Amino acid sequence: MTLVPVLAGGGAVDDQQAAVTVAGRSLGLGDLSAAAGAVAARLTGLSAVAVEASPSLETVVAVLGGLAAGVPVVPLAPDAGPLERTHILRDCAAPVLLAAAGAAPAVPPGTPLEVIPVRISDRGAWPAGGGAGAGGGGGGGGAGPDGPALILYTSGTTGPPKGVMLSAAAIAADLDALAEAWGWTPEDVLVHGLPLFHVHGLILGVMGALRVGCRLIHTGRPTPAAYAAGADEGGSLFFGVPTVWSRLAAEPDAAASLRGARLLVSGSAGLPVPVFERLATLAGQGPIERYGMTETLITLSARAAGDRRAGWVGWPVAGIEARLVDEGGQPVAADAETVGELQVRGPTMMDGYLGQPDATAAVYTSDGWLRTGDVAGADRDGWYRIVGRQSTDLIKTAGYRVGAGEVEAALLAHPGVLEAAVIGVPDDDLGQAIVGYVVADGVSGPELCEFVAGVLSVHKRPRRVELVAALPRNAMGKVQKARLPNE
Ligand code: MCA
Ligand code: AMP
Repeated sequence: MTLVPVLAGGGAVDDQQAAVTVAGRSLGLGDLSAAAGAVAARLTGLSAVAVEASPSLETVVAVLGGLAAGVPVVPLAPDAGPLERTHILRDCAAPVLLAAAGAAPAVPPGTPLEVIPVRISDRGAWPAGGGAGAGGGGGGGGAGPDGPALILYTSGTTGPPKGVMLSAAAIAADLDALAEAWGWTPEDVLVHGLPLFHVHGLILGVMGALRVGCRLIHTGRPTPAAYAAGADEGGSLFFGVPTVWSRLAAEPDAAASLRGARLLVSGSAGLPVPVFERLATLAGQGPIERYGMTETLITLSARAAGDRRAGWVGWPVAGIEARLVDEGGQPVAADAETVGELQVRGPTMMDGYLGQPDATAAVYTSDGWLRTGDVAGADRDGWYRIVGRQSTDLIKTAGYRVGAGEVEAALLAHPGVLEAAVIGVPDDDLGQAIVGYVVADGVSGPELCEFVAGVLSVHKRPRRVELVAALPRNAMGKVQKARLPNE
């Protein structure tokens, strides 16, 4: 992948072998490069390019094309509804959307956006159709070697999602640190089926495989049966979010198929200890855990060669420093008991939130550490464990980060809703399930769940919306979420 400097590694996969398989279709490195080059030729000079990030080979080609052209790539969840889609496309001002030929992505009315289909034929993959070069200006993050390589949209506690700008240097530093931590080599065959619009599935799961130079089998969806099939095809390294591992642990035959794997890795949310233990029994090993955020990439990890400790996420990867501080900013003791806010710094940090210098400044301390908002403890060996978040308004559901404020705004956009409060409640399968409480007239809870799925993405849909006479409020009128039923 010399075409894309951040992915230029030496690999065992030669040009002719199936380097990348997605949902049953494969391309060798040579075809992948040629296809990415053809896409790149259509993008040169753009300020940003959006990619309809379905789980497909076309998405891989489109992302690589953007990277090869030096144009910041903005992956979109393919099920993103109009509210989310319009916000992201306006915010990044990408003049072009790449999508698999035949996908017919929704383009918000009034958005000056050229849709360029990406088609894969027997002779490789090419942007379909001729047409004039991709025109349009746009005020995105800035093309070229100094601009971000990727802009990933992620939710905050309030307001619409923010675009996290990630440089090629940050991505390269993180992938190299993870390769070292996990003993990840060209001999591995990586298997996963995670979404291609977030760090886990796209950066680790696709760019990681290409940078290391190992074969990738993306299963389309991360089901237990698909992971078992990946193992049958020689999978050695498996990635999953806890929901994926928990569903695999519930299917003993599928879990047993992974007995020959070298390493299972869990992340994006805390892995429940019982799931770790069940997999240790069924698959012969529990997953190692690693921790990160979109803004920092992966900063802490257990090591492939080290202990496997259920409930602990390991220690800083190469180049990263971590610390725990109390509310006054003072260091807390590494005694396995005391907890504090986890702060990190190093070469994998984001370049900031697109167009939001104030929000960017707010996540850093005055001495330059990034405040993760996660509450953690550490023991004397330097291992960390994540115990929760400072804000209840960031929900982690099936590994997706969802801001309560974004879902509340979507609920309030329904004409029947007068007031709304959204929380995450503990859930065995999802970690947290999104639940909404509303004061509403003439609309049912299930109708409101569907409404949110229609305007945002499916994974932001509340599992349940309950109608209440009033929301609990304090004397100042502020909603007291702690008084809502947490079940
Ligand atoms: C969902 N469904 C619903 C509702 N919600 N139906 C009715 N009411 C609802 N409220 C539907 C879905 O559309 C789906 O339908 C079916 O129910 C099952 O949904 P679900 O249980 O959500 O399962 P799933 O669709 O199979 O998805 C589970 C999943 C997925 C595969 C684990 O959530 C996933 O891919 N999560 C990964 C997220 C991730 O990659 N995060 C990384 C962020 P149908 O079957 O018809 O479609 S990056 C990050 O966190 C950092 C950097 C890090 O550390 O990695
Ligand atoms: P995102 O921005 O989607 O990348 O979500 C980042 C958040 O996921 C972090 O701030 C943590 O709250 C959570 N997270 C990621 N990995 C882990 C882990 N191994 N254990 C617990 N929480 C995690």
